[in-house]
Amino acid sequence: MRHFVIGDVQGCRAALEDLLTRIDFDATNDQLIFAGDLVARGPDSLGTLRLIKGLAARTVLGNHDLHLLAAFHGHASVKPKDRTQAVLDAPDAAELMAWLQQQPVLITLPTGDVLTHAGLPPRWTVAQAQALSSEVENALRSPHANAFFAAMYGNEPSTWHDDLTGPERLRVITNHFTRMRLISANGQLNFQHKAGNEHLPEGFKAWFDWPTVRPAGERVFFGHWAALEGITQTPQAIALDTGCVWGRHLTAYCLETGERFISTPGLQ
Ligand SMILES: [Mn+2]
Repeated sequence: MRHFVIGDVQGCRAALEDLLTRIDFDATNDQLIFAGDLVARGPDSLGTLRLIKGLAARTVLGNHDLHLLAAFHGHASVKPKDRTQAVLDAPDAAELMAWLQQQPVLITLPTGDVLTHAGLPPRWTVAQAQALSSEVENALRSPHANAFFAAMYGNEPSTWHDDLTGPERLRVITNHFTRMRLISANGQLNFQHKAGNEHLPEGFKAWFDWPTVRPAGERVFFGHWAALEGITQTPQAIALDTGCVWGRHLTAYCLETGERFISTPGLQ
């Protein structure tokens, strides 16, 4: 069996179909695991969701996935530039959104590495991250998921503390798993910088450029940060968002071989 971890699709269904051809995808032997942001900005979020759900694939949730779920539940409106209204208008919207809402924010990969949409802060161990992800997943799957969506938005508090409670605690956990790029030495997140890993605001670095409590053998796979173009300078952080929706390509990483496959550049 082969396992492929695939970067941010963002509604680029044709690119995903092309990528599946390029990896010679075999539904009986291959498993696909997505880095989140399946939807938004690209031409066919609805077709993308139907395709991925139909492949019995798994995904971690990204910020765009959570925003679409919040819109479905009436806690946000879809942005015209996201081009996701067709999902909410579809006859199978409820089925697709129920499937998406069951997805986790962290997946432990067969190699023992972890996958989240945005990464892991340097001070979180994998065991701690797994426990914190369960808190968010339990909220999403509970009868009180609406309360989670209602309190999800916001940049504050911008720093994780173990003693955070209630909706704030879930918001901060969610922001780390789905929106993080830069973090300070004392653990403060920066939500402004979306360009590449250079010319950074004073006191901030990419989350993967700080010394981490995690042992060298534990890798973190992540998407979200397209401006990295799939490159970090540390083998502990595997970047998978290669900007398909920005005119570049989609990436699939084979866990068994370490080989990267890409979709036809420019195809969406
Ligand atoms: Mn994202």
